[in-house]
Amino acid sequence: MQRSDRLSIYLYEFAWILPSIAIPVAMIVAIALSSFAMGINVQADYGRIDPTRVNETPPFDRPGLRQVGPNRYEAVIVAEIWRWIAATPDDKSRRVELTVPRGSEVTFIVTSRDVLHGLKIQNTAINMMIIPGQIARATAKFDIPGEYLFVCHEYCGTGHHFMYGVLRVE
Ligand SMILES: [Cu+2]
Repeated sequence: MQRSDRLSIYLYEFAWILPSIAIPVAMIVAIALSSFAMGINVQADYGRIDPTRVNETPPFDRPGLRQVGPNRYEAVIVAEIWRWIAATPDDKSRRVELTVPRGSEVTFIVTSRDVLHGLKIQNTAINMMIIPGQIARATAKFDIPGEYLFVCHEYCGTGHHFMYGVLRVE
């Protein structure tokens, strides 16, 4: 075998080995970037409640937005066909419009009392499945003022397209 043949075999082998190393490295970098730099995380287990008793189970007995610290808020939301409930049951309006000041960190705590729903908040990393009785939880920081639409992205019936709300950052 000529020396140039050996060299070309070596180059072919190298060309095949390189991607087999580079692809897993690129995937690890992508996972690290999405979880640490972009804040995208797989849902952890935040517990289960009885979906037939969502109304009586804290914190879902009093849904809504509350301040829990300086620039920190909790938004407790109940998903129901075909709306988000973020106001206490005695508040007849049940408008889903939450307003927080700029720079706030908002933790969304959500469950469903009937069927599968999904919560996607515009321009954030929040994209959760809302499973009956399962507590979903995610936090986002809102530095840019504006309106952040949130929608149900899991088809939940004929009124699915009415299921949306707004988080207003002032
Ligand atoms: Cu829905």
